[in-house]
Amino acid sequence: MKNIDSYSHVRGESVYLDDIPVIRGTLYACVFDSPVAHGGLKSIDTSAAEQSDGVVCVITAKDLVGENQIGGVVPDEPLLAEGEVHFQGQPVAIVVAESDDQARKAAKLVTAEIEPLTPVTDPRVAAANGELIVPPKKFVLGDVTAAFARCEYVFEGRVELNGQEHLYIETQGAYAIPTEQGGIRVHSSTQGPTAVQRAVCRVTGLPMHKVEVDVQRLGGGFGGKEDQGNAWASIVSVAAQLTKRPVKYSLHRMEDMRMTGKRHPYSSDYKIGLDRDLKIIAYEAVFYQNAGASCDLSPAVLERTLFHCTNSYFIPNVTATAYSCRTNLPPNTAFRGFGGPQGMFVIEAAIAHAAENLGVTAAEIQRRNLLVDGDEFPYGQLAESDAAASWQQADEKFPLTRLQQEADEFNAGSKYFKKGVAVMPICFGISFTNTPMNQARSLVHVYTDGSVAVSTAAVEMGQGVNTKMAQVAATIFGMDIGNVKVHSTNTLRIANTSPTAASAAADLNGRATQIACETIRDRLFTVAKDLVEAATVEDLSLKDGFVYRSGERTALSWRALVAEAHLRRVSLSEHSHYATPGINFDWATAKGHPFSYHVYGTAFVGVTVDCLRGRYVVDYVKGCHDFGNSMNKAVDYGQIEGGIVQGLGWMTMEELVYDAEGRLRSNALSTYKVPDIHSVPKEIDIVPLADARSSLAIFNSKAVGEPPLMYGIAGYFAIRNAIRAFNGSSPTFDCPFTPEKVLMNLYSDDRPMSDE
Ligand code: MTE
Ligand code: LUZ
Ligand code: MOS
Repeated sequence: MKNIDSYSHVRGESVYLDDIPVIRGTLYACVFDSPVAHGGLKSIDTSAAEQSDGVVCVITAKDLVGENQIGGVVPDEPLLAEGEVHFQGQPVAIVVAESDDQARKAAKLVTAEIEPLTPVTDPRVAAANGELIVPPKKFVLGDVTAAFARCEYVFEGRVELNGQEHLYIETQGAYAIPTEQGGIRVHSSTQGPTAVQRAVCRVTGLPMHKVEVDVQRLGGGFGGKEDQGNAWASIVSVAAQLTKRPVKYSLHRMEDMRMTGKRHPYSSDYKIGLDRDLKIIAYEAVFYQNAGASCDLSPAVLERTLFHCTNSYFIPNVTATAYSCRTNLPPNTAFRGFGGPQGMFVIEAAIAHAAENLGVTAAEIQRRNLLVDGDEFPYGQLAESDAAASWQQADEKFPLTRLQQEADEFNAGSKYFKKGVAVMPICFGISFTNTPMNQARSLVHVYTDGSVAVSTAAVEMGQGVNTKMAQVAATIFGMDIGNVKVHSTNTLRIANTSPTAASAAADLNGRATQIACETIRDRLFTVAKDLVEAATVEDLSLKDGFVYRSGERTALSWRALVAEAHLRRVSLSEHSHYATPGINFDWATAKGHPFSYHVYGTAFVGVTVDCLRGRYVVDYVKGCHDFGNSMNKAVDYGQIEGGIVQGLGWMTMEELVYDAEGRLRSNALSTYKVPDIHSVPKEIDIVPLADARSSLAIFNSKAVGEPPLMYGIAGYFAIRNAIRAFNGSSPTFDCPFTPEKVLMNLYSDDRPMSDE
C-alpha cells in the first residue's frame, strides 16, 4: 500500500511549517548568534538593530519572563547566552521585525564584546580537563583481565568517528501565536511536541495547560528534532509573549547547519582478545563522546553506544566505559541509531584489525561469534537471536563466497580498479533505553457518518507512521483506509508524549490505536448483536464496511451501525494508553531487560575503488533483514533504502569540519557533501527474514526506522578491503572515508608507482 501522503507530497500540497498560512500581524524572528566558540560575554549592543527598519524589539537573556534555560536532562543550556558563550552559533539575542528580511538584516547589526577564551574541540582533551557532562558509564560482563591472559591473540587500536549533519530537507523552525488569557499556540517542526511544550513553559513562565503545541508533519527529523526543536519554539514563544503578536522563525540552511548539533563524533580505544578458534573471548572499549557545549540528549546517546558495543556478537568478557565530554561545539544530539552505530563501528574495527593480522577475512571472525538464543548481552538481557538466521538467509540468496570470488577475480585482472566486499550483521535494541519513555496514547473518534479521526503522539516525518496508524484503524474497523484521517500531533489531543524516536513510534502508538479501536468496536458489537440477532458478539466481525455474522455478510452497514449506536447513546470515542510490558533497567547495577526485542539483519556490501583517483562507487548492498511481519512493504523498503544511503554517507563522504577555533567550515551544501542519486548503491536487494519471530509490536511488525542505517558501516570496510587489495595496507580507522583519505591511503607508503 502506498504512503497516504504520496499524492499531496508530489503535488506540493502537504503542509510543512513554512506552508502554514500566516495570520495578519505576524512578526519574524532572527537570532544573533555567537561568532566565536568560547568567550566571556562582556556586553551586547543592540542599539543599531533596534533602529533598523521594521524592527519591533531585540530580546536578550535579561528580558525573559521565565527562566533562561532549555536543558531538558541537565539544566546547562541557556536559551540566550549570558556571561559566557560556549559555541559558535549559540543564540545571543533575538531580533523581532515586521518581515523576515528586516529581521535578518537587523540581526547582522547586533554586536557583542566577547573576551576570547580557549575553545576545546577534542573530547579527549575535555576528558583530561575533567569536563564531563555526566559521570562515566560502564558495562561489565565476566572478567576481561583474566580472559585476556588466556587469549591466543590480542589486538589494540584506536578509532576516530566523525559526526553527521542531519540535513533534514525542512530546516528547524516554529511559529507561535498568542491565544486568549495569556496562552500560546506553537506550530513546531519537532519530533517531541511535549519537549517543546516544557521548554516553552520554562522560558515563558506559563503552565503547561496554557501552551498548545501542534505538529502537522516534518520534512525530516532523523533525530535532529528530537530535542533541538525546543530552542526555536522557545525563541518565537518568548517573542510572542513580549510583543503579544504571532512570531515566526524558519531557519536558513546555513543558520541551521551552524547553530544546531549533529551526530556525536567519538574517539575510542579498543582491545580485543581471541582464542585459537577465532572466538572472541575478551573485549575492552573506551568511548570518548564529543557532546558539544551542553548536555542535550548526550547521556542517553552514550548509553546506547554501550548497549550496542558488542553488536551481534556474544563476547563472554566485556568491559566498556564511556565518557560524555563537554567541548565548544554546538550541543550534539540524537541521530538515527542514537550512539549505537558509534559503538558498533568500534567492534567491527577491532574484528577487522584481528582478521588483517591473522590472515583471515573479517567475515570468518564475525560468523563464528554471532549471538545465539540465551547468550547474555553485557547489560544482562538474554538474546533471542536471529543473527545467524539472517546471515544464513543472506548467504543462501547471495552466496558470500561467490561475491568474494567475483571481487578476487576482478582484482586479479585489474590494476587500477579494485573491488572490496564487507559484511555487516546488525543487532539493534528496540525500546527507549529510559524505560518510562516507552508509553503512548491514541485518541480515536468515530463520527456519525462512519468516518474515523485518529490522533496519536507519533509525528510524521517521512517515515510513514501516519500510513501505519491509518492501517491499524482501517484493519480493526474493516474499512477502506480512505475513511480514516490521521490528524496532526497536538498536545491538547495527546498529552505528555514521548518523542517520535527510537524507531518505536509505530510500535507504541500503533498499539495504543489498536486498543482504542478495539474498545470502540467492542462497544459497537454489543449494539450490532441485537440488530443482526447474533448469538454472541464473538460471532461478529467487520469487513468492507459491513457487519459479518459467523463469517457471512449481514445487511447492517458500518455506517448504519454507528448511527444507531449514537442514538442509543453509546460513546463513539476512545482515548487509549499503551506501555510496553516486560522492560526494565537499573543503572545501579547496569543490568536489566531494557529492550522489548532486537532487530537483526545481515548485509553484504561491495564497492569498486578507482585507485588512481581515490574515488569509489558502491556496487551493491545485498542481504537479509528482519522486518517482522511488515505492515507496509513500500514504507519499510523506503526506510531500508534511505537508512542504507544515510549510513553510507556518514561512513564515506559526509565530512564535518570544525577548525581549531571551533568554527564550522563545512557550513553549506557546497562544502558538505551528502549522497546524491549518483552515489547511491547501484543495487540494493534486501530480502525479508523468513520465519521472523513474533514481537510485541503492532500486528507483529518490527521497528524499521533506524537499524538499516547501520548496514552502511560495511561501506567503510568494503573500501578498506579494496585498498588492501591494491597495496596490502591497514589504514588507521578514521571515518568518513572520503575520496581524499582513500587516495592518501592508496599511496601512504610513498612507494613510487611502477609504470608497467
Ligand atoms: N525516515 C524519514 N523519511 N525521515 C526521518 O526523519 N527518522 C528516522 C527514521 N526514519 C526519519 C526516517 C529516525 S531517527 C527514527 S527514530 C524513526 O524514523 C522514527 O520513526 P518511527 O519510530 O516511526 O520508525
Ligand atoms: N531517544 C531516546 C532515542 O531518548 N532514547 C533512546 O533510547 C533512543 N534510541 C534511539 C533513538 N532515539
Ligand atoms: Mo531517531 S535518532 O530516534 O529520532
